[in-house]
Amino acid sequence: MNATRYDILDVGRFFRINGNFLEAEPCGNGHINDTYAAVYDVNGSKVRYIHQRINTDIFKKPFELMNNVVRVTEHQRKKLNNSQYDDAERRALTLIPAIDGKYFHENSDGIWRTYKFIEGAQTREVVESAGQAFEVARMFGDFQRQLVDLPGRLAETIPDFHNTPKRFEALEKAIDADAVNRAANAQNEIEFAVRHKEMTNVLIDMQKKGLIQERVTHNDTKLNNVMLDIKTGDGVCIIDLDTVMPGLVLYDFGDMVRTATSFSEEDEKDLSKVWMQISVFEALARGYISSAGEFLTDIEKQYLPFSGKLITFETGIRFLTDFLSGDIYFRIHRPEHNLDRCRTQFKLVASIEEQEEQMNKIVSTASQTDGR
Ligand code: ADP
Ligand code: GN1
Ligand code: MG
Repeated sequence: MNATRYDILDVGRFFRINGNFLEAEPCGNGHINDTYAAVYDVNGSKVRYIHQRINTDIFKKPFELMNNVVRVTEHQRKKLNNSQYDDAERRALTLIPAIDGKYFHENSDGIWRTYKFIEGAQTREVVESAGQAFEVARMFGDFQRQLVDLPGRLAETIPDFHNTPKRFEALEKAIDADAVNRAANAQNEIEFAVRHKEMTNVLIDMQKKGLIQERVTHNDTKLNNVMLDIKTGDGVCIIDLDTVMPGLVLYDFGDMVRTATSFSEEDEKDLSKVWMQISVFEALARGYISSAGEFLTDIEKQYLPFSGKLITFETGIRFLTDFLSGDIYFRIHRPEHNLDRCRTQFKLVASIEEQEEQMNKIVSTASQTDGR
């Protein structure tokens, strides 16, 4: 359960950093990659970089993935070069090339990449206010807008990533296999999942019928994948680009609802604290429509509240599947961690169900006023 400590000095020296390594420490709370913030002495100043080990158990085609990241960040950079921002430099991730000119370095521990450290900004694990939710959603909407005209099609870094019916099939297999004898311990959660199976097909079916279209989406729009300015709280940069690929914008909005409308941690044990706050949802919907509204279709807007329920459910069944399979996917920090995470997701699904009608009204009003 303890994260492996890697030799970061031996990683950094393979990248084009004109300074001397001073120290490095683990950074952030991601469930997948290994992220380190490293400090270098560059001509007497301390300069920070991010060294990140890509989880190749999960990302099976890391070179295609890195090619996506290069294409996306270069496209963002072109747009930012024509913008008015005086801090344009930190508004998109900047990859540092390795000495051999590639954007990654491979060693016996795996595949590493390096980014400039985004200074003066931070990520949050729990949303703090409606204003913050507005800003986070505005940022992700803006990110999608920046990529609307990205030439070509991106590689699918994880096929069927948000294919909810397939996620459900994986759960059914894990229940049947019960590989580590945990199913008895998760009976209530299994029953909840089975009761909600019906909703899993809704968006995929609409896509098959051509009612909603594929776009370039982020696919992991957790609150902690947006960096916010430490002083002003304004959005600075969207990070964690491993899953940027063709997808549905509804999946992106859904994950914002999941992670930025309840004042509780993703693994909160006290479920009475887990509640979809309607005023925060309103801010989130307004923030998203304020930046994405210009390209969203009516049907996409109409399904925004549903997407929150679907993606929260999908994430819940992913945690449950991993719990039943012996915690092989998401990094855990305590026994039953994935079961706790599943429980919070399902509590949130129930909370969304109770308020869905009101959420629909909010989105309909926000759409008429372009989020203002
Ligand atoms: P994971 O895929 O594991 O979630 P992330 O790319 O989201 O990895 O990085 C984990 C954390 O590291 C982020 O939540 C953020 O706090 C920090 N981080 C990542 N990239 C940067 C960066 N360029 N500058 C500053 N902090 C960063
Ligand atoms: C993982 O890497 P991170 O922590 O941002 C996962 C997401 C889940 C999320 C749940 C590649 O995101 O899909 O929604 O955990 N990323 C991958 O917290 O599976
Ligand atoms: Mg992340």
